[in-house]
Amino acid sequence: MRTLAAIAVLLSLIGLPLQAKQLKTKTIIIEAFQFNPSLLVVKQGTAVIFENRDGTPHTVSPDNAGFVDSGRIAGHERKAIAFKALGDYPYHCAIHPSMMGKVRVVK
Ligand SMILES: [Cu+2]
Repeated sequence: MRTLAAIAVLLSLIGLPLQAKQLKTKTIIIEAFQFNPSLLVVKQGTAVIFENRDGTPHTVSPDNAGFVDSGRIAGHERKAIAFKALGDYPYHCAIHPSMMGKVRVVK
């Protein structure tokens, strides 16, 4: 339940209300300096949780615009990001530029 509470706080921070039936999330694991999966396809309205399992901080930073940079996600912490419009959102880690991934939002 701690995890759910943490997600609720994160979602409220990005403006998504926590309502049991509406809570749709997908998780991208950050581990060994990789985003997994590196391409995540989500339905519109899904919040993406980035879970950092490394001991070092990472960021989820947009290659272009399109979503708000995560800032530093400390080791063993997580952050929810909302991808609002349909389309592709390539991103990278600003600390380790070789780390790249993409979220695709579909109907
Ligand atoms: Cu990184």
